[in-house]
Amino acid sequence: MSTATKLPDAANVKAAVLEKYPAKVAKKRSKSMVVNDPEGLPPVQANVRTIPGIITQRGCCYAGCKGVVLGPTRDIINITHGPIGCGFYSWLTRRNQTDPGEVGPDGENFMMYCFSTDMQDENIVFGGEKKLRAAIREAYDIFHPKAIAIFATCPVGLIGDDIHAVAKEMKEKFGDCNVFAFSCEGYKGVSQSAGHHIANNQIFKHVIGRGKTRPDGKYVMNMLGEYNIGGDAFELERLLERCGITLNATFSGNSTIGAFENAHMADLNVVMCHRSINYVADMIEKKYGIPWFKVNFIGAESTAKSLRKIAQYFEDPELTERVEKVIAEELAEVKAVADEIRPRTEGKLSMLFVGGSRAHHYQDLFRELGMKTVAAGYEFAHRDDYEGRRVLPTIQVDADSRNIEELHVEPHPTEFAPRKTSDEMQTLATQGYEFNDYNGMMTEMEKGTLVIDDISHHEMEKLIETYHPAVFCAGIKEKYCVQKMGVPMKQLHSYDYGGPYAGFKGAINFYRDIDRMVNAKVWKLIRPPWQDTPQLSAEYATA
Ligand code: CFM
Repeated sequence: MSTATKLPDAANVKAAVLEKYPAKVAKKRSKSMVVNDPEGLPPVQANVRTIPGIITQRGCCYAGCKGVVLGPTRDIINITHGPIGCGFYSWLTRRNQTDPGEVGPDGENFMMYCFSTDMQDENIVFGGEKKLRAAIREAYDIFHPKAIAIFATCPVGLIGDDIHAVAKEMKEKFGDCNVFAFSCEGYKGVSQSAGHHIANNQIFKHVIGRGKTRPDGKYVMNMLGEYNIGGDAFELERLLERCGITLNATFSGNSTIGAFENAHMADLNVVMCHRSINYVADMIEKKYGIPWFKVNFIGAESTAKSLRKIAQYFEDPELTERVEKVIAEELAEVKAVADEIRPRTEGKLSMLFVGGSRAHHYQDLFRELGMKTVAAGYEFAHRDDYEGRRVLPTIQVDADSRNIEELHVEPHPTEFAPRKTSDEMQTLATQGYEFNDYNGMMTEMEKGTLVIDDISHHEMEKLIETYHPAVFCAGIKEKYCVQKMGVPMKQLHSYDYGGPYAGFKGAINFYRDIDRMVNAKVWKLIRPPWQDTPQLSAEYATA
């Protein structure tokens, strides 16, 4: 279906989707499905419990903490305290890459390992602290790491193991190894989002600010919320280096604990994924006086805009000139590829249902291909990721969010140093800077498109049947169901086997991959089995 064809009315689509649900479910789901109005910004119900029985895309709190935020850091030993199953599913199942350089015999890259206490019945009944202590000791004796992190899985919270006391005890015993723990039991929140917050809190409490080294360079910044999926961070490191900007720490793609410890030495924090790391940005600003603003390096235009914003922040004409030169060179290459591909992608429809940030960012890449996003939503984002941070004061705190600690942060007595005076900040604000802000997905989506939070499998099927998009973006759980409907599915979590998609080189990779997908003839030939034999039948086995 191309945009030339009239699109169905979104309100009617919504009504048709809800029709199948029992009245109570329909009422609740109705609040999470809105017809977009970029100016009116209707509220989206988000960050609430999924209705039992509905097939959701979401993961758990432990996944958000251990898997997402801490997983990409190569020189921390991450021990999962729990049954072995939880450990297995956090074992490099996400494509967060790292570059350990020359790894010595003592191994400073632990990402390919899977550390678990392998809790058994006995530990569940009589307590698991002894086993945890032994596991930490064993990891320390074998690897002598700089840091060991402990992650609680569901049973740990249920039986009440005090992982923080064990961590403290072992840290004191070792003397040269930072040991800290995360109470990120899977059930702690309504999704992995709770795990992000818990991870942010503990990194802030136990790691950031311990270092004293500022990397050499005139313009030193941290990048928050970039996890180096498919090599995205490598591409951004390349670009920043070309521009002469020094990247101190990335949270947490291609990162080390040393870089985190020095995060407070930088002069700027830029935030890519707002959902997973905004807490750290806010807390660093309060304690150390480092401002933050939102950037987006997905899409060539957005990349150029973000680089310009960074250059302008440092207020040095020399830097601006250099950045402009890099942008001009890189954009020329991107444009040549886009011009070649665009006639084949123009007017096609896309849908994106991913995580807490990409469903927004990737719309820019599709726009550059002339494609139109007709429906999008996050798995676990909050209202501010849809409607912008202006709604923060109006978000209702429910029992699930109250569960998660809000750290009270004060300016550091000696190390708080505002990087800009309030006058300078004011001047930048008049130049269009929005510090501490994120405008959310909806302001950038067209009127009349559909925005759906925590989409269910049924809703996804209905959307595909109705719009028949040229490409659907989601994750591995959706991939093959979508493809059996004759629609190519691009994984925006893992990138399938592709990437990087960030920055300029990333944009080129994405254009090419999408071109191949939406123009492959094979999808029209697919006839799912249920079209020929619509009913599954079976016979009971007889004894
Ligand atoms: Fe941020 Fe992410 Fe995302 Fe996320 Fe994730 Fe991810 Fe994601 Mo999968 S931190 S919110 S919890 S950008 S793992 S790198 S792709 S759901 S949209």
